[in-house]
Parts: sequence; C-alpha cells; structure tokens
Amino acid sequence: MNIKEYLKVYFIMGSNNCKGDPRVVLKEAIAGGITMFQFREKGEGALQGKEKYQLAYDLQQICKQHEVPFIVNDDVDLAIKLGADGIHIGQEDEKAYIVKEKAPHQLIGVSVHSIEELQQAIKDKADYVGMGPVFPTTTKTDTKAVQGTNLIQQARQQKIDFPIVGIGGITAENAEKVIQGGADGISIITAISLAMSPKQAAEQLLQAVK
Ligand code: TZP
Ligand code: MG
Repeated sequence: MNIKEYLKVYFIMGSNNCKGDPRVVLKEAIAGGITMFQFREKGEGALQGKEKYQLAYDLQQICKQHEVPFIVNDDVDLAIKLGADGIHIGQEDEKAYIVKEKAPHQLIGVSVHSIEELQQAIKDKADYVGMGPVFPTTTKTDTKAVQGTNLIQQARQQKIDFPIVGIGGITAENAEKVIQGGADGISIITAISLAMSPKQAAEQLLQAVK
C-alpha cells in the first residue's frame, strides 16, 4: 500500500484522549478499518518515562498484529527505540531533514500551515504533511487559525501532488469536504477516541472518504 492509502483514515490518540483503556479503543478502531495510527502522548496528564514507553509498546504490538502502520508523534528517540513505522513532527520540533537522517527508513510526517512550510517539508524529504485545523477543534488548544480546506486547495491548484492529510474537527459528517478539497485522507482524534463505539465511528469515517 502506498502512503496516500495509509492516510485515508489516520487515527491519532494518546491516553488523555480516551475515557477507557487506549488499547481497547485502538483495537476497536482497527476493527472499524483505520488505515494508520499515531501515538500522540501529550498535554494534561500525559504519561512519562516507563509508563509512556509501555503504552507505546502495547499499542505498537496491536498495530503489528493487524498490519496497521504505527507512527510516533514528536518523540524521535522513542520512535527509533521502538522501531516505529514513522515519526510525526511539528514546526516547533526537530527539523524534518535531521529526523530523516536519524531515521532514514521511517515515514516522516510534518504539520504545515503554509505553502512555504509545505515546500520546505518536501525539500526535507518528508513523506506526507498534515494540514489544519480544517474545522474548529477543542482537542488541541494551541492551534493556528481554522483554515477550512483553503491551504489544501491552494496546494492542489499549484499542482503539488504530495501526500496531504487534513486534521482538526473532522467527523463522518464533514469528512467528505476535506477529500473534495484535495486531501488524500483525514486524521482524527476525538471523533473516534471518544465515540460510544470507536469501531462504528471508524467505519463511518472510512465510508465517508471512499
Ligand atoms: N493538530 C491540529 S488540530 C489537532 C491537532 C493535533 C487536533 C485534532 O483533534 P480532533 O479531536 O480530531 O479535532
Ligand atoms: Mg510536535
């Protein structure tokens, strides 16, 4: 499968995004058809040290059993130690080309908020970019302004055929708009992690992007 296929329904989660056991949530989300997973352990009450490592390890094992790529957010050392399938970084993290040098065989994703940042990510040999917030979200508080699909559309108008995933406030109801705007896929946290049935939520999201 190529990266654009993996981006279709890209589920992101850390322990504070779940009401119950994140392992159970991930298993359900996989049963519902998510195409990639990112471990994003940050913010209030985020696990540290051994506990963080243990959760990451457990979630990676679940992903391996189901052949779902496992990506680590921010923590390059953890990603390398675990032999994760990829690393996702933001503009405030280590530069993408340095991460690519440290982890040449891992997928590198970068969050971008302008065409310049997108072009830099391409130059730095990133494998995909995340763009958002597409819609209002309360899951991440320090986001840039809500941008709809403007930036994604701009990139496509400029004929930039690079893997792009939209993020921020995406649900089964609005997912189609993100794809119509030119994204290859959607990344979601709470529409799956806090759903009554993460399995059903993932199924509906997958249906919406098809
Ligand atoms: N980056 C931009 S918005 C966001 C991140 C990590 C949070 C997305 O969470 P949700 O619950 O899918 O709106
Ligand atoms: Mg970051």
